Amino acid sequence: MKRVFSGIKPTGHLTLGNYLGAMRRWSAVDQHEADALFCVVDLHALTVDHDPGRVRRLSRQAATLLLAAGLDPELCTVFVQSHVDEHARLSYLLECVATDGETRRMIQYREKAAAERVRGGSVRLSLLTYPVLMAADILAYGTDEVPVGEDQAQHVELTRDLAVRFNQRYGRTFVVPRTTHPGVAARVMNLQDPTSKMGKSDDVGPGIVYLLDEPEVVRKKIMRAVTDSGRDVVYDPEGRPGVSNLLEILAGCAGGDPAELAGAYATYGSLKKDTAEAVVELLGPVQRRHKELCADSAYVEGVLREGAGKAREMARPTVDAAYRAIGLLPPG
Ligand code: AQP
Repeated sequence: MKRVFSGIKPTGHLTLGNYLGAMRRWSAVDQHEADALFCVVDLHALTVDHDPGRVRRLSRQAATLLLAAGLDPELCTVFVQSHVDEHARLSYLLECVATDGETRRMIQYREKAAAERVRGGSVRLSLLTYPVLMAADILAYGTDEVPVGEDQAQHVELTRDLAVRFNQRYGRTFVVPRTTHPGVAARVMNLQDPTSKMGKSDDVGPGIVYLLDEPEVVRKKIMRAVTDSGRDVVYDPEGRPGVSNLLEILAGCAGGDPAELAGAYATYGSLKKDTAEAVVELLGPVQRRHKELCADSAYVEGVLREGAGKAREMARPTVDAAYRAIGLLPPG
């Protein structure tokens, strides 16, 4: 059975982008078809200015939302990254294989570092090295597939390069993983700026639909989405990013093909209305289950404890093998 690994960063409240681009497929497909691990990658949340209490709260909330979105601990392994030491252990070895130049080329690093400088802050070294930690997250588990939204494709490409380089230099140790993206809504865009990704660590704003937004808030955000200067509804992500984003969201929530759905609408208003209702309908069951799980935190903690135990057992042999292969003396 193929091994699947993916993760989510507790840097903000989870968004519709996280759900359509990643989580939905994890619960609908991956956990049924693969030996799948899903992780709250909390160490990644420390790469930018953070508040410790907020990271803890968001980590708990992300784990609860993963379960609310349908991840079933009987079918897959759900855990928190920092509970499994193997990630950090392997990350250092991979830093000894990665180059400074290739990590500096990462688009997310360049964008986030530039934003930090504009704010007058300093860029943490971990922001530069975090794609290597992400490679360790993936490679520690002998992962075959990494289901992610399009924004993460470059990081998985780096992971592949590091795995191939390590295997060539030190002997075959890692499986070389491949990326998978959802067919539609692989890159959900900000409703107020449809040329930028809907990102959870962006400033709170009307352009982001959060998974825990009340139905009225969702409706308001979608009805106020920026559309394009034309009047007709056409699917053209380059020329008409606003309306195309709505069509992607509608297709992601209710099914269908964005280009074909465009033909069913004569006005932006009716498209927005249907898109809003489709999102509200999609999020309803997740929000209800989230509420139930919040009332049973012992269950969530138990799932994470057990998940970490399973993950540790899975990761240790590969990480130990990497320590031996790279030339480190095994403990006696
Ligand atoms: N807008 C999106 N459209 C499609 N997929 C998306 N994903 C994220 N945003 C979209 C996918 O969700 C998974 C988890 O994402 P993440 O936690 O690694 O990070 P993020 O949500 O992409 O982070 P932000 O909001 O940009 O800010 P930071 O990085 O600071 O948290 C991934 O599979 C991702 O592709």
